[in-house]
Amino acid sequence: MGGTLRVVLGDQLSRGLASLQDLDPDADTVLLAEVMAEATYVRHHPKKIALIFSAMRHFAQQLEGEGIAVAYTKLDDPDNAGDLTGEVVRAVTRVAPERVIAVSAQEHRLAQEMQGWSEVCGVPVELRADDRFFCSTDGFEQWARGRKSLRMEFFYREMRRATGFLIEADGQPTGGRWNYDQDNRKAAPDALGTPDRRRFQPDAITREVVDLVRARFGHHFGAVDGFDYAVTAEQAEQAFEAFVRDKLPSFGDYQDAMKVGQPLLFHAQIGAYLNCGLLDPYAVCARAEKAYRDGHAPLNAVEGFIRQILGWREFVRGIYWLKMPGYAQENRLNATRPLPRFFWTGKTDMRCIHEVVEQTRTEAYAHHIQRLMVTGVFALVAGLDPRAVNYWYLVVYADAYEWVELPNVTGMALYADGGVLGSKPYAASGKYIDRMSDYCRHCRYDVKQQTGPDACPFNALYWDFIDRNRDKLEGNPRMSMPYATLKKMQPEKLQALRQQAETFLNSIDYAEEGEW
Ligand code: FAD
Ligand code: DLZ
Ligand code: SF4
Repeated sequence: MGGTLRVVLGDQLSRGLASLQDLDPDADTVLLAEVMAEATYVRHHPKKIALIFSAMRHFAQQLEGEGIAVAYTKLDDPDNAGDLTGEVVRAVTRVAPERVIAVSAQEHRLAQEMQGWSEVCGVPVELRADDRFFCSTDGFEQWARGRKSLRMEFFYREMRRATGFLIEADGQPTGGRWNYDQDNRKAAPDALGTPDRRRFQPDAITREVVDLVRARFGHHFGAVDGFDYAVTAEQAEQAFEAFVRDKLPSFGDYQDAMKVGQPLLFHAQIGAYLNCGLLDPYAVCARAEKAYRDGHAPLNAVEGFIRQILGWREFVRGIYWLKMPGYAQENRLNATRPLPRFFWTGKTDMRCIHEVVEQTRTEAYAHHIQRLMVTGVFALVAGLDPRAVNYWYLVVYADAYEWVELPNVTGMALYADGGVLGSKPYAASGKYIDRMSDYCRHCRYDVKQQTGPDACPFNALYWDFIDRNRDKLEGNPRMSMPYATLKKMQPEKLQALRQQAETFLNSIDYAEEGEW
């Protein structure tokens, strides 16, 4: 009795967590709880639930191994309260601590709920800031204050200066440039082989979790079969080390490439580990920089990789906390179309979408360009409702958490925030996918045709998007090219493209809200 109850959420599985730093092993108890509310606030991919539950159980085992008292609630515990607040109340009743300490959740919904813990628990509750990010939410607010527009590139440079990653003694960026993105746009050659990622044989804990997930969440989108993720910090480091050894040197060159049957190419697949706490962003960036300094990986690869974590990951988190809760309601392009059923079934003749949905179902993973330029661009040009699109992205990926998913979807993919996160919509015709992948070669549609039964649907949808959003986008200097082309287009041609888009959109089978 007495001591402190330290609550650790399922995405806070870091031994150095702010709430565990001053832990007294002789007096304190750590609470971890598997609860239906967190597993079903959206119907997460079963592999994501398996990752979180197995990693939580392994984390509890690690703490117990250090002699720390752990109160662990399994999902099928008959007394399970069903949500985190209920579990904290139950633990307070059992353990009778003097106070509760937790790190505030990264998701607005749960952070708000945690604010009420003190009142319902009847003991003081201290909520600490999550210091597993390079930039605090206050720091981001200060950076954003007074700026006319918020651009990742400028934020990223400040983060480079603040952390010293890829900065030389004279304060200049390594290699003389801040950003090597121009060098990172190669398509993957036909013969290119990709090394496999590190896979982990499930141990007894994971096997029990996989059975539980199959029984309780088997109806969710996605398969738990073949689960082979890392479930401890040690394994996640091994997975990352294998990436550094085998893939990092080519990460930059093929960052935007896509290939049939090769979901990973040279990407790291570490988002799920970073976001639940198994990997530390600082250690990951430092290791990548070392690979460059040791001559193992070129600068375009290492700068590109570090920019994703030090730049994009921090930037989207900053935007999320700056703009929530209103950001979740943004729909500046007034897009209202429901989600096509093929986002869930993969049943479409569009090879690019089929490929991405199928690998998402089996792997709970797609790489950035697949998310942005295939499903993302389709959602944008077809005018899909941002709420439906956000729901899908939050469900289907093992690394999905609202703080990172929402800005990427609402801001980057859909331009539904009107340009807070990015300076222009990523709208594109089929030409982009054709340039960066071999999907079109395996597709029943013809990427070169704009109208007719065999025309690639992206082509007409693109021009329909440009045309119907003229009043909102024409004034954007970065959109001057498509609007100049549109102006020169014969009215009959534009009419035919609009008709083609309409016929295609009318032919789609749309999913009912709440169906999945
Ligand atoms: P790599 O390409 O190997 O990059 C390394 C790491 O950089 C990633 O693990 C991630 O932590 C970080 N990173 C890269 N790009 C971004 C980005 N745009 N925003 C934030 N971090 C980034 N990422 C998520 O973590 N969760 C999501 O729910 C998510 N939803 C997305 C939705 C859309 C529409 C788009 C366009 C992007 C989304 N991303 C999301 C960002 C990015 O696609 C994933 O982080 C990345 O694909 C994860 O795979 P990886 O670990 O192989 O990444
Ligand atoms: C994602 C997730 C899942 C599936 N299950 C749990 C859980 O049972 N218990 C828990 O503490 N956390 C879980 N999580 C992570 C939370 O949803 C996450 O902490 C919030 O979304 C805030 O980011
Ligand atoms: Fe996708 Fe069009 Fe290429 Fe088919 S032709 S794979 S629909 S971009």
